[in-house]
Amino acid sequence: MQMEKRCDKVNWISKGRKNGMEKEKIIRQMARRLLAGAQPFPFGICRFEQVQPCLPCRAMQRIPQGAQSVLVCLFPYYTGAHCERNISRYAMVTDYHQIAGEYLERMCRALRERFPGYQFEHFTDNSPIREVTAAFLAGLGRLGKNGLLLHPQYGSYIFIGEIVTDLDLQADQPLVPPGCPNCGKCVRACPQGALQEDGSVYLERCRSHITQKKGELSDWERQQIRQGGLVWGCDICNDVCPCNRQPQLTPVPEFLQSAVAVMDEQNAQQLLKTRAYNYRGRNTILRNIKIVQEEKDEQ
Ligand code: B12
Ligand code: SF4
Ligand code: SF4
Repeated sequence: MQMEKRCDKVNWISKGRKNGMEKEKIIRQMARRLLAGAQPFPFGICRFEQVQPCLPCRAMQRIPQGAQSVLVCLFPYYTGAHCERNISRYAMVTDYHQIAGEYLERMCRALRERFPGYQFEHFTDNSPIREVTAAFLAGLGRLGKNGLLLHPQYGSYIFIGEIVTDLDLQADQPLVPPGCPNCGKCVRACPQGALQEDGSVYLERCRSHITQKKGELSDWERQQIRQGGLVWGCDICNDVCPCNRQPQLTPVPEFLQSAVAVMDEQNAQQLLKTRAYNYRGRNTILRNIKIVQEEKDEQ
């Protein structure tokens, strides 16, 4: 088996050289075709060793042995202003784990066929890869003080997914300068000072984290959800950023077609079936809907 694998690799290398095609060029062509909707999604390459150490998580066991390179892909999710909304923007659309997973799985299948003997595994969010750093290193955007990747056209309204492979690929160049304009608006706007100067997040103070907590919440935590007015997530450090002033609409058709901005007890059950927050279960969502409703009733 090992011998067969080696032969496949040798065959591919000699075939590739004969055709005068660089493997990076082939991969870029495939990505433009397969990682695309209304237009190709932004993608780039970084080296696996550049994103060490990995985040400790269960998916770590799927990282290919001898991993060399990471093909990082962005899935923009901005679907319009939606002034009336009680769901954070990233959760208004069909579960990105599923949608990004489908595109990346198609790409992995095609890559395995084109480069037999090499391994290709995809991840998104539940990933040992530090995705913001990987996307930055792959030349896809700048590092925001809000801890998020800022793409020149889509702003921070993007999901990040990646394919890790033992194929040895040349990395792209990160953007220069690496950082955002550093206006400090995100840090000042963060309601309870969760966002630190270095882009890290003090978890227990972050409203996004609080909406995801299961079970009974403290009075202070309930107050955070009530004041935030969102039944899932928090968009403040995204929305105040000048780099998000005129974000381009998502080219991902599945996101554009599925956006629902308001959730209540009536549509919650239906929405839960297809949304990223489904993993937390019905009770957590219904609890949050009640808390936000209490605030409205008081007004
Ligand atoms: C745990 C987690 C959370 C936690 C903790 C967040 C945190 N920042 O610690 C909670 C639940 C709070 C959360 C909230 C959100 N999250 Co989240 N989260 C993650 C997850 C799973 C791991 C993040 C992590 O622990 N990284 C470890 C840190 C140390 O590394 P890093 O991610 O590479 O990023 C750091 C470096 O870039 C560093 N840095 C390095 N060099 C430099 C240089 C400069 C100048 C600066 C300023 C920073 C900097 O700053 C970053 C932050 O520490 C990632 C997915 C993943 N696997 O990466 C998603 C992820 C980061 N989340 C994402 C999203 C969309 C969100 C929310 C916007 C959702 C919402 N609307 O509620 C918020 C935003 C909150 C925020 N400002 O971070 C996206 C971000 C996309 C983007 N544009 O960058 C990711 C990548 C998921 C995905 N696949 O798309 N998240
Ligand atoms: S998501 Fe909200 S609470 Fe969390 S860091 Fe950003 S602004 Fe602060
Ligand atoms: S709000 Fe200002 S400081 Fe924060 S990420 Fe955007 S540009 Fe950087």
